[in-house]
Amino acid sequence: MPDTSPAVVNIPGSFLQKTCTVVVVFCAIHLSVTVLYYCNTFEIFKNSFFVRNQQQQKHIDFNTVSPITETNAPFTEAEETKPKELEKCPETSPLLVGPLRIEFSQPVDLEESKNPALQEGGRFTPQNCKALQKVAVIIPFRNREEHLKYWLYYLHPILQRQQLDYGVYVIHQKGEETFNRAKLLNVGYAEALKEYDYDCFVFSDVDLIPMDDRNIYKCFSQPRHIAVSMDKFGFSLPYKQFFGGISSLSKEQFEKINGFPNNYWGWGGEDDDIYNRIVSKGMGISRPDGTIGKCRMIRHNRDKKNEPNPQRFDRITHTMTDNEWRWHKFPVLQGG
Ligand code: UDH
Ligand code: NGS
Repeated sequence: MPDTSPAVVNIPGSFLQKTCTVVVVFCAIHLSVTVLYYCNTFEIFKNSFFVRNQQQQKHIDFNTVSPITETNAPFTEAEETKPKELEKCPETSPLLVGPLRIEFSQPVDLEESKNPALQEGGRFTPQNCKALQKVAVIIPFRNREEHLKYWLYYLHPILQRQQLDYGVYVIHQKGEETFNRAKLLNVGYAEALKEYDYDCFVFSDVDLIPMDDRNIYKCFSQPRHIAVSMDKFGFSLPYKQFFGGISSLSKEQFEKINGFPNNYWGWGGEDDDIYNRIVSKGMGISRPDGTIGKCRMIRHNRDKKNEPNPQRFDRITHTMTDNEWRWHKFPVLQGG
């Protein structure tokens, strides 16, 4: 008779062992789930989950503003503090909003309209991208504090939405002498360059505010006329050659025309002279369209010591033959 007893004894033993293992594993899983649930309910892990999510978010932000790296290694603290090369800002800023409501009926309070992104000295640089141009905005100025407040109130947010690396220079003419707008603009050009390596210069009257932030305060391949559609001219150009109010020239364009004339004392003609210089150097005028180029002017009376210059017509005819302009290299701060 064959001895089959060991097999008969072993079969139930193995089955019992497997069943026990399954039960133990099941209990372990159950216990783990219970413990996790308990901990979560009492917020024991909540903080560490939050920290982990934050780190992930930080990682994403980091990558959006820095070049793609080839390694997937986690960032060490030392790597994170290294200055990162920002990507260029886009050709068209995504922050622009288009038409703006501009009014001068209520006084503006610059204390209230805080501008935390603005740096000392009227400077601003975008934080998340590298600006395409370094722009100095130059304002000729005397005795127009109320206008300047409106200008600062409206323009800083606009220029920041335009993602420009900019600085504002208010060039004040001291004393009681007859006003000289173009000479002040020359001074602004020279002073701004002492401070920073600007490549573009916007020259703006203090009483003009753009009505659309798509009218970008930057430089173009040709000198730019910015104030093309002013309310006081029924939102149109007063004449084809008009180059007054607000304009921009790159450093290269400004040097090519040897700066602005220094010898226009009093109102009128200096902007026509600048136009003549530009055209005689083979350049043209670039302009935004009449809708984007709309501007409002703060109404005012004629200033004392800025009466129409009786010599202006004569001066304009001499633009082309003016020795100072033709033969001397860039005498912006001399003569006049
Ligand atoms: N500016 C001053 N102070 C002055 C004169 C001129 O800051 O005393 C500056 C200011 O930036 C101004 C710019 O130079 O915006 C141009 O001068 P303007 O405003 O006098 O020139 P505009 O052609 O006006 O705008 C001329 C006087 C019009 C009088 C109309 C009266 N109804
Ligand atoms: C022209 C002036 C410009 C001046 C423009 C607009 O006549 O300087 O009017 O003036 N040219 C001469 O006088 C030669 S405005 O109406 O804005 O005051 O910019």
